[in-house]
Amino acid sequence: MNIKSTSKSIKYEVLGLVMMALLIAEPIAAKTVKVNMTAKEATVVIDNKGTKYPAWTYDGKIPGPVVRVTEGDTVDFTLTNPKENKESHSMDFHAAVVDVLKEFSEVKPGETKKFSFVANHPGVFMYHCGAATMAQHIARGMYGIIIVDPKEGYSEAYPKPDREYVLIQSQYFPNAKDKEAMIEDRGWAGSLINGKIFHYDPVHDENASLTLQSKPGERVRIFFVNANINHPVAFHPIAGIWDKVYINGNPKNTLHGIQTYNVAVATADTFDLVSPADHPTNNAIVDHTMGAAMRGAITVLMNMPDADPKMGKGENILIR
Ligand SMILES: [Cu+2]
Repeated sequence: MNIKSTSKSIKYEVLGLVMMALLIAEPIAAKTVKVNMTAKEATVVIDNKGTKYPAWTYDGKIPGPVVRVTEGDTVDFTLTNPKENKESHSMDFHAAVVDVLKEFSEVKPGETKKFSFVANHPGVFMYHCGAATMAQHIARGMYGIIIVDPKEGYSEAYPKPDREYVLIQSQYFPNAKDKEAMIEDRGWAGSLINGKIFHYDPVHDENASLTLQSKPGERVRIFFVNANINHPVAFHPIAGIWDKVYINGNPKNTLHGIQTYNVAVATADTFDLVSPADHPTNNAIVDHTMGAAMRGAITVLMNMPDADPKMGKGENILIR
């Protein structure tokens, strides 16, 4: 090989490296995500033994559907309030910077409303109905989560998890009509986790059939929303330590080695838990506020070799 051809091949190599670097650095193109929800005043089951409750919901379920976008995306949202409903409803995305009197205004039965916003902040956010009386609309089930994945993707600070789970806690008021009681914090009988008392806790509820699952040593990421009316949540993984807590789910706000993290009302945070890799273990993920734990806010996470390979992945992050 002569000098000329060597320098030519080096040039091509350099060009190739530059092109590769450009491809890697290319940010994910922002997209428009259409989200449609229907307000449904529907009967739902709020525990593992089948107790029915006259709920108000998005799409017939408590919580409403998981919305997931990437930082920079535009969310094109449509809320339909069917004419069969008795109440006005609305949508308040905590991930949106808009006008409370415009985008978040009430939609009467028989009407449909559309609005858009750009999800400019990465993290996890509550959404909820803000129609009057707001406490009642949230207590009766109109809330959910919007996850805004960071546009940078995963990094050393925000490692790719092996499993992801959504947990949303709320207060259960059996008297669905007594909105004063909801505001004044009287008569709440249960803590709902993803819409059910002791949803994933066969230890405290013989009717419970579900648990969260992972394999030993996996990084389990929990997107947690406090949808309570009046109570903060002392979020703690019994027999574990939060490896990382991302305040508001934003990787720029990372804490390390946290035992219990206080989650304010109407906020959301992201929690990473890593179990011992060399043997099976269990965690009980609780609201360590005992009055809430014993009313239903306990979730069992089983870290075992034969964990269901589909749980905590793809669409299976909010287990119903
Ligand atoms: Cu509502």
